[in-house]
Amino acid sequence: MESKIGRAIIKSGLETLYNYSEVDVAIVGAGPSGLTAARYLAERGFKVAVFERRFSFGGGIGPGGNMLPSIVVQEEALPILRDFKVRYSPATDGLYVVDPAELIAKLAAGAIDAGAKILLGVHVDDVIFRGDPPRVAGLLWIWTPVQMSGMHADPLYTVARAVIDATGHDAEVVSVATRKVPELGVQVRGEKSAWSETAEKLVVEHTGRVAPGLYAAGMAVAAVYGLPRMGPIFGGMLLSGKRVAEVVAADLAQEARAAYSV
Ligand code: 48H
Repeated sequence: MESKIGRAIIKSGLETLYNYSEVDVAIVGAGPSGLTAARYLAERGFKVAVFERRFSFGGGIGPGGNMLPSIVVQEEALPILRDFKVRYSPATDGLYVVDPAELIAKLAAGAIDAGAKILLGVHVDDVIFRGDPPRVAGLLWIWTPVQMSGMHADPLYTVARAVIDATGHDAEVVSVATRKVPELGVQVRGEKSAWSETAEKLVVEHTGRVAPGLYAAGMAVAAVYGLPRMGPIFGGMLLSGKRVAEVVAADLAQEARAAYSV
């Protein structure tokens, strides 16, 4: 029995990693923006993998607003909640409340059911780049416990046509790309103090391509462009995830058309 259990895990686990060593879109971070993007890209037929360093998903949804079990979302994001079948109830002035556990579960289920693969316990620590001028062409990842141990092990690759930084406040992927490939011409400015309404609007407006092959969604957008933070309201994260999916889908379709035209 034991050898069968072990072999089942090794065979299927390694097949999964082999299969996802090359994808259309690699999303880093399984928070609200990353999971939303994963669903809308996967349902368009793209091969999508989400790399999450924790052994759970949801990012900042669980702790929500100072750990109270309620998430606030504004009216504009309700169509996304309906897509994911997340229930909501009115609070005040166009604001609605959602149960954080339900939001986490249904965003993840929506992404998985659409065909996205979520890989847990995976820390992304670098990008692959190509060309002059450079373009981001994938990422490097290592198991989180190995990374946390401080013992050096070389990471493995995942090649991707597009990489989305959905890592939250620190914009970790854009930050490492900026530092190590300055020719990308990107600067991470760091987020500003709170101004909720403006932040929610700007984060969606600035969502999209940061450099060739590299995109930002969610709080990573605020970090890259020096936008204000919004505090514990999550509609902008969902809208940003949907927006980045639209931008990436349009760019990949355009690149595919260009590759076939002679
Ligand atoms: C693998 C990584 C890595 C890495 C991080 O923080 P998140 O919830 O991100 P968003 O942008 O989808 O949502 C932000 C929201 O939760 C929030 O914090 C808000 C609205 N704040 C407003 C305010 O004013 O404070 O999720 C990011 C995820 C997490 O699960 C991380 O563990 C993961 O990304 N992650 N995964 N490799 N290098 N870095």
